[in-house]
Amino acid sequence: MPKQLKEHALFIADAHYPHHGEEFLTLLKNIQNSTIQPPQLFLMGDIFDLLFGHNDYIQTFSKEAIEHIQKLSKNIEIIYLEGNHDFCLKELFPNVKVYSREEQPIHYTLKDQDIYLSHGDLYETGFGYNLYSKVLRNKTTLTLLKPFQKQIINHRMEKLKAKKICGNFIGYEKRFDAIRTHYPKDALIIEGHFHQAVVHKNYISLPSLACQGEIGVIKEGKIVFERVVY
Ligand SMILES: [Mn+2]
Repeated sequence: MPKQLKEHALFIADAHYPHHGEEFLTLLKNIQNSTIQPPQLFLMGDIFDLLFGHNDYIQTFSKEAIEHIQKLSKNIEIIYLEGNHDFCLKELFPNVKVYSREEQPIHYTLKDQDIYLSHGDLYETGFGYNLYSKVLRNKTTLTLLKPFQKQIINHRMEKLKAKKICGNFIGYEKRFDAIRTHYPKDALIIEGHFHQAVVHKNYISLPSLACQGEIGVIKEGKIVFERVVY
């Protein structure tokens, strides 16, 4: 039996925290103080600009946000689909339902509609990317890198901070159509990763919190994009 998406569920994608603004932290604080009360919180990947498990140093960049998620996950249902910037998170968030790339897509229903959720880098990425993902998102690799962690992570964070991540994806139709071939025709596919905030046939490319400042919300049985204003 697929799981049910609930009314007022929130979908946060591609916040790329702690770079690109404070909206994500604000949102977590507003859930913490019950200004908003989502019955389900979907973190759709690339929530953090860089975060992975088996490493304490990387956590220091996003400590407050991490602690909020840990605390919130004891009271509300949080589903975290790992992205290409945030992975190996199961031990860090023991009360969150964390899905690695291999465990995606996850199947939900909304009324009678089948819904498939994934971060968005699952299909149509090529062999090189698949290999790179497997090697990088691996406990052994992360442990081997530990002696060099400060230099590597500092360097990486500086690069990421300056990176331009928002822009129109020219020709997205072709890519989204290719992804659509991996799913049943009558299902709805919801993904982040592309930062587009567009609906193409049955494919929903979620807004990036970092780029559009919007999140997805289930309202009257449909997913809508809303600006985060409090
Ligand atoms: Mn991504």
